[in-house]
Amino acid sequence: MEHGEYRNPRKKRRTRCLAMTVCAFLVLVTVIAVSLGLTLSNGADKFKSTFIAKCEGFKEKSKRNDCQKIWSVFEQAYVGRDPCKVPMEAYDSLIATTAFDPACNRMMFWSKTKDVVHDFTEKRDCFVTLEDTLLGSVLDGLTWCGKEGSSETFTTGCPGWSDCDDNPVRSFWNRVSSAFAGSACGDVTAMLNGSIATPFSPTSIFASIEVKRFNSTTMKSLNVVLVTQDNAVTNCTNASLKDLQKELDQGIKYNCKEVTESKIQACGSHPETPCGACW
Ligand code: N1C
Repeated sequence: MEHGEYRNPRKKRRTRCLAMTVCAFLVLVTVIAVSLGLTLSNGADKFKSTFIAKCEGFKEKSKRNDCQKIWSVFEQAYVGRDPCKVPMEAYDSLIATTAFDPACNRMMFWSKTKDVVHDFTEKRDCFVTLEDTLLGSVLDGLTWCGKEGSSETFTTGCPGWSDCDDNPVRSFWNRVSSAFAGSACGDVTAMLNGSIATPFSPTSIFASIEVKRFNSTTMKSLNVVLVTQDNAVTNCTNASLKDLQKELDQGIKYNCKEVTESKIQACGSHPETPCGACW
C-alpha cells in the first residue's frame, strides 16, 4: 500500500457520523415542513368543507341553496386581499345572493347577551336571530382571511377583532347585520345586558349599524328586554337607553322592560307557553 492511500479509520468514522447527522437533520426538516404545509392547507380545506356542510345542513322552507355558488361568492370578498383592507361592501354580492326570509314580529337583536339569547332561542322557536339565517348560522364562531398574492383561505394568523377595522370577519358581521336590520318588520325585540354600565354601547354592532338601519316604514316597535341579574346594576332609566330612543326613527314605538336572567331561562324551559307571553 502506498503511503498516500492510507486512510485513518477514526477520521472515516467521523465523516460517516457527520453525514448521518446531516442526513437525519434534513429528513427532520422535510418532515416538519411537509406536515406544517399539510396542517395549513388542511385548515383551509377544513374551513371550506365546514362552510359547505353547514350550508347544506341549513333547512329553509321551499328553497334549496346552491352552497358551492354561495361559497365562491363568499370567498371572493377576501381572497387575495390584504386582511386589513376588506371593507363591509366587499360582501355586497354575497348578501345579494342570499336574501333573508322576512320574519315579521319575531326578529330578535342582541348586544352583549349572546349566550342568554341563544340559550333561549334554541329551546323555543319564537324568535329569529341572525344566527338562525343561512349566513349567520354558517359563519358564527368562525375566523377566516386571505393574503395578498394568495388564492387561499387562512384560518390562523388573521387579524383580530380590534387589530384593524376592515378585517374580513368584522366586515362580514357589519354587512350581514346591516342587511338583517334593514329587513326588520313589525314588532322587534332586542335583548340588552343590564349587568353592564352601558347596555347600549356606541361601539357595538347593535348601536353602530343595526339601530341606524331600523326603518319606520316596515317596523312598528322596538321592545328592549334588559336582561338583569337578581342584583340589578342597570335599569330602563339608564342614560345609554335614552340615547337609543333618540337614535330611533320617529314613528317606531319604543318599550323597555327589565327581566331577570333566571326568568328568561325559566321561560325557555316551558315550550308550551305562547311565544312572547313570557315577560
Ligand atoms: O356588537 P354587538 O354585540 O352589539 O352585535 C350584536 C348584533 C346582534 O343583534 C346580531 O344581529 O349584531 C349581530 N351580530 C351577530 O349576529 C353575531 N353573531 C356572532 C353581531 N356579531 C355577531 N357575532 C360575533 O359576536 C361577532 O364576531 C362579534 O365578535 C361579537 C359581537 O357581539 P356583541 O359585542 O355582544
